Amino acid sequence: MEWFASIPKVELHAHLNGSIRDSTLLELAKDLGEKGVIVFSDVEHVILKNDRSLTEVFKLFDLIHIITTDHATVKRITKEVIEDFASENVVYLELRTTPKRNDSKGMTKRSYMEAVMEGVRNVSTVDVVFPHNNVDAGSHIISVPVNDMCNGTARKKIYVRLLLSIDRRESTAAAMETVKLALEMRDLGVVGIDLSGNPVVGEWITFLPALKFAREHGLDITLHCGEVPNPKEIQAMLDFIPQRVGHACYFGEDDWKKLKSYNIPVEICLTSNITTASVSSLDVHHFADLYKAKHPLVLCTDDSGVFSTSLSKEYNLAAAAYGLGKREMFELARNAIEFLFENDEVKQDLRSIFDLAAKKLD
Ligand code: 6MZ
Repeated sequence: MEWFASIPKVELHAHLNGSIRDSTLLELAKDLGEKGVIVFSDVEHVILKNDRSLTEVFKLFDLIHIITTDHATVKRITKEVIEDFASENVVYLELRTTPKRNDSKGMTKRSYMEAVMEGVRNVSTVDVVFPHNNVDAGSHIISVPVNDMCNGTARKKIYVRLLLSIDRRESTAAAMETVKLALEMRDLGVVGIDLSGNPVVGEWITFLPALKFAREHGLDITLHCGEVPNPKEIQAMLDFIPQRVGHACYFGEDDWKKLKSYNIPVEICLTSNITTASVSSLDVHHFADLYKAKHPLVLCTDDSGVFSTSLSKEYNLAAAAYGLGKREMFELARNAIEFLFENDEVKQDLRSIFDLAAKKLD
């Protein structure tokens, strides 16, 4: 485990509200309990439960959203989530979140995202490479010191970029609002769009206009695809040729063929898939076949809070389950650079971080 924590890693599939520390969630829930908004004893065991079906996961998210959707809390969880990823040497994080309206808190999708960005800027334990409001449009701060193999001799740094999620419960108009917000916030660290939410809710056709609009305006797109059996939707999503897909659990032969012919990278979330029983065991998980076929893939956490995992744990799990050695795991981590939604300047900087770390591999 320690070794997996020590190497640089890239996280491309992490949901903000799924990545909250249990201790923070409990503290916030207790506060709301004292204010009479919720009954703490009813929610405590729900937060601490370990095994969750996909249906239970989405019920938990509804509860988490009640607990977290105010500006101060959004700032706090964003800061903590980034610090947690940085503490295990994630050097580039694409954090995704669903912009939310909460009229009772005077929250708009925009003000929600502004709180997220404020949270990014409040990170204090590491240097965060993230565009600031006060820099010229389009410029990125990349002049902070290079991470020295993450061994503590230099201050760590982490690139943070944001993906705005469209929730499958949303209408076409709401999805479009999210995409327009992403376009307006492009110079502020937003690099793409994600489609997520309960996979048994909503229709692909509802989100397609907004996703097309995003693409026409140059935003990169990742789709939760095949988290439940839905052959028609899977084919339609693959024909859209997104930049990446997440999960890909219920793919049939034709789906694999299409995915491979388009060479679409897959975000693999082992613990999430096993916990929700989207895949019955690691032995039959599609990671093995895709890895053997040298298909582009990246290990991710999905919801490190909800599934009690971390990126190091996911690497450890994959190495043990599929018999991969340190060199192979290091290469797997490094390859993720090629699939992230940033320009070559950033990728080059990340490659140099990995090169430096490679020299210290035993
Ligand atoms: C699909 C998921 C997900 O956006 O409020 N989300 N969507 N499948 C999953 N696999 C388990 N895990 C998380 O983070 C929480 C939201 O992310 C999506 C859901 O829409 C969930 O409400 P944010 O920060």
